[in-house]
Amino acid sequence: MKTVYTDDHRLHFPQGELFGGEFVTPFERPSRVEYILRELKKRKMADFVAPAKLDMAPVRKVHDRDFLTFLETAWAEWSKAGYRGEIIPTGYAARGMQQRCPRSIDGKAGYYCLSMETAITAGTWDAAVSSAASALTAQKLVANGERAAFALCRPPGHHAHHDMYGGYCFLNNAAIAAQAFRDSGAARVAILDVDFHHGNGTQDIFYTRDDVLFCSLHGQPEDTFPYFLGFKDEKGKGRGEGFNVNYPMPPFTAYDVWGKALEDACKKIKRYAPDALVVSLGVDTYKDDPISTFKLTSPDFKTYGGRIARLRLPTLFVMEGGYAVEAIGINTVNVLEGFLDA
Ligand code: OKP
Ligand code: ZN
Repeated sequence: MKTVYTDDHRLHFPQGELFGGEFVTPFERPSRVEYILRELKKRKMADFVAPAKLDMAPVRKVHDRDFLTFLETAWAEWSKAGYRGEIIPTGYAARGMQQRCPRSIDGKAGYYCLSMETAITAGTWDAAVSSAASALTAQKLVANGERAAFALCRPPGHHAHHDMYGGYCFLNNAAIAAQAFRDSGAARVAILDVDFHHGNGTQDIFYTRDDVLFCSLHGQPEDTFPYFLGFKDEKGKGRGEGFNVNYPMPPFTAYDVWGKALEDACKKIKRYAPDALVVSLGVDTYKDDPISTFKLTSPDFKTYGGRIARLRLPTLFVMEGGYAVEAIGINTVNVLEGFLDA
């Protein structure tokens, strides 16, 4: 299986993340990618491809035009305003307030932001573009006949809405890739999101569509980020009714329960008979993840990689979360190896 990857992800590395009221080094950090690369090499899976220049067409179909302009120009505007730190808005378009985009950059950032742990820096836009480009280049490999490909994306994407960033995400790589599958002839695409966190952005983007089935296994919003989306009764709207499936689960969920949810999701995907599968691959379901509460073990990742393979679909793996850096390589490559061995 080929891995699409570029060093440009390093352009995004904020100094701080607000966590428990303290500024800490962000959990979503460049070394995550290094650990995954090291494990791929160790297991003789070092088949690397660099991404092509980003094709903006599918990006423009899943994201709002003004949102994209905001992301691209935010740092320049922020610097021009005289601010010296990283972009972290302080005012939000909360309940009962107008949803109108303000003129000032701090107001604008608040308008487009869904959570404040995610800082924007000088290199954020270029890194996000390189991440989406990796997803699209890997998507092309699969569209052109590869059984599977791995997009080693960083920053991740599944929390990014049509017009909001947050949860370490700016451009929704998995959604962009799913759109590209549609544009290259797939009638139906399924997205399976196995990251610990709900893929709120992906859900938002496809909520009213029946050509993309979205299934997400995650920590229930009562306890876990993103807190305000990911409930079981969110099933899609209009044409999209029935094409959004959430599996919220309580803290301490282990593979006995998680695996059953995956089984149910796989059955739904099979019945949908998609032409391609996009897996939002986060390995923060791991028992020792520092910001998550599920209890999957390293062998469990191999097991579920095999289950995904038995769907027998052209499959694109898109990297999302995973913050236990010492284990992130092992767990990620376990999924890929479990897939290849099945
Ligand atoms: C991104 B991905 C925990 C706060 C959570 C944001 C987590 C974003 C996860 N106390 N902060 O889905 O792995
Ligand atoms: Zn996550």
